[in-house]
Amino acid sequence: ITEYETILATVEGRVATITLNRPKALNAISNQLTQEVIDAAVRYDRDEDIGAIIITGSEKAFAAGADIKEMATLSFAEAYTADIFGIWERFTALRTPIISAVAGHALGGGCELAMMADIILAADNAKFGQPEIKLGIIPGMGGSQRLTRAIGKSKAMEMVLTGRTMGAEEAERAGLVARVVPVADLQREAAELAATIAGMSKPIAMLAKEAVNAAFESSLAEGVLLERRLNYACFATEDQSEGMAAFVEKRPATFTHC
Ligand code: CO8
Repeated sequence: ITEYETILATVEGRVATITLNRPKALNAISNQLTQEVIDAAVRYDRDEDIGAIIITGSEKAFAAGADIKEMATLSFAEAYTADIFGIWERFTALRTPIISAVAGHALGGGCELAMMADIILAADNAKFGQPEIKLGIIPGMGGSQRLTRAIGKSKAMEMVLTGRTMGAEEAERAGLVARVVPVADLQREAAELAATIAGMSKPIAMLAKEAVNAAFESSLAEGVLLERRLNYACFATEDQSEGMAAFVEKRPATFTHC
């Protein structure tokens, strides 16, 4: 795929990488970038040869937010009728595991995009924040909800009400990110993590993602019941037979993703 102007979209083995690529604007999320990220991500999600997707930026910025220059003259009627950020629901509906590899600024919509992924891997120079309040707005791509679920009310309130940023170590302590790695190693670590996940059975990884995500949308009893049903469904796959046979025969499993 080569027609994109604001992202790079590349594939290596079973891993697809979407790199935000507006360096002069610190990868600010413009309408075009939004369309392109979602287009690429939806294509990869549908591709049975892709087992994991990485979304990343540069060493300086994952994304410094929604594009303030595009938003500056927006009216309520325009924002509401076009539902400018509603389109991101297509991204959160994706079923392939998605890793955000975050270095530098992940602010506003950038932090929110990182949180829409399933796992955040942070470089040691990563900075997360929801500074919208300083611009006279509030988060609009899920930040008030996903940040609060990730790090709890008090810390999320402090960040959303003051706009202060949080460094990578604090983000790891608070549970926002899975792991912190040196910035020079970020892409390699993300590629290894993605390749590990992509080496699993895709349908089983999708079931696992669905089960974990249910923890955010349901009561404990409903979530546990869903997990049990999804677990039973695993036994309808060839990959379950292969995975368990491989264990018994003391050899690595070769999944066929069916
Ligand atoms: N939008 C547009 N352009 C941006 C953005 C942005 N979010 N961030 C940076 N840029 C541009 C700058 O304007 C600058 O361009 P130029 O050279 O043409 O002036 C270029 O990127 C480089 O930026 P800086 O010179 O500012 O770089 P620094 O290294 O000095 O500073 C910062 C880096 C601290 C990241 C700084 O750029 C900054 O504070 N950026 C804005 C961060 C921010 O406020 N983000 C939140 C945006 S709002 C949002 O995401 C809300 C989404 C939901 C809204 C719902 C509304 C309906």
